[in-house]
Amino acid sequence: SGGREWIRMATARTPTNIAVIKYWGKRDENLILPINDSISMTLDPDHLSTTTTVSVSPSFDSDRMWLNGKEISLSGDRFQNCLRELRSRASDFEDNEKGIKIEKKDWEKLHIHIASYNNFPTAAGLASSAAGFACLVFALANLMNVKASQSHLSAIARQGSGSACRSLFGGFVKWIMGKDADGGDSVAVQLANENHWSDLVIIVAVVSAHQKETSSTSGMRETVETSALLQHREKVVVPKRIVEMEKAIEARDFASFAQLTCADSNQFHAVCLDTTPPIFYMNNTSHRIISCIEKWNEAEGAPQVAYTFDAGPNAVMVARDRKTAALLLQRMLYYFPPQSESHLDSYVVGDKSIL
Ligand code: 2P0
Repeated sequence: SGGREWIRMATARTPTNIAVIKYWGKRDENLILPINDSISMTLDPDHLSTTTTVSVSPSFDSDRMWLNGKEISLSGDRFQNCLRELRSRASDFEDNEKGIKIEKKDWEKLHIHIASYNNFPTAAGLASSAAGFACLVFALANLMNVKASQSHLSAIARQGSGSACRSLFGGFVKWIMGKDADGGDSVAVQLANENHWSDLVIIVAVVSAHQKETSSTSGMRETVETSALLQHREKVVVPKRIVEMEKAIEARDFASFAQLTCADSNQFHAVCLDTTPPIFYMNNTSHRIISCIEKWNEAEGAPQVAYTFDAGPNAVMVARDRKTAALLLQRMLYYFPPQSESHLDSYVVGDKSIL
């Protein structure tokens, strides 16, 4: 019925990010406000990214979402909080050619369809929610003509998943914990863009693509409730490491960068172990990868490769340059042949492909 037949679409692609100073613990569960600052690297969008197409049409009668082709529910608080924030900031939109005219108030009634695809295993500790919510918020902000800075959008994505706020930027990103009760100052900022330290090569070793046992959300809640070590980490260790990591990134000081990255990953897993009941994210293969890299770095007399592990057993390794990355792949394939018992399923090379 004339005038009601239009559809408007927007598509975005967003890479995941890997924390080098970890976020683990919330001070506000609903707004997703963290207990410490964190710093991450955003990967290049060719690997480990989410692509999301959002559309709006007067013919849609409810908000709906499909993830990897399967319909999923949008009823959760996190989706609803993001959608509400975006709708309240949407502006007028007009496209005379297509006969589309949307006024600000119309966004409250118009319904949205969302189709999202991950090019990597969902919920295997490879930060799928980070890329997912960042992409959703960015695509919807474009669709709805939301007038907000990238940092402001990061505060909306944060309400979908904490780590998502950092994927609104490329390169090296800091999520500032903020002080305000409403979370307005808990935003991501870019420390350096993706060209700043282009020698680095990220290699992800998929140790297991299975769904993780303890979700990050419940895991960090239990750590906040039971770990005494976490209090020392948030008050003493992380504030100092944030300052040192910012300096290391600015100076492209790989030795400091690697030392801080590995130490922070290990302390994150230590606070998991300090949780009651303890949380185990790494497995024996993860531990063997750590030993392999530690021995190599020791033998060279200076760090060649940094490692970091999130809420799962998969290793994220950062090689200081392309030559080192090639050697790293060689070693990994030698010590962890894809056929053996404890195997590496596949490699995804971040930054620039070296294969
Ligand atoms: C990080 N991780 O900084 C840390 C390190 C995992 C280990 O952010 O509850 O999925 O959605 O805010 O962001 C994983 O936690 O948790 C995470 P919610 P999220 O990347």
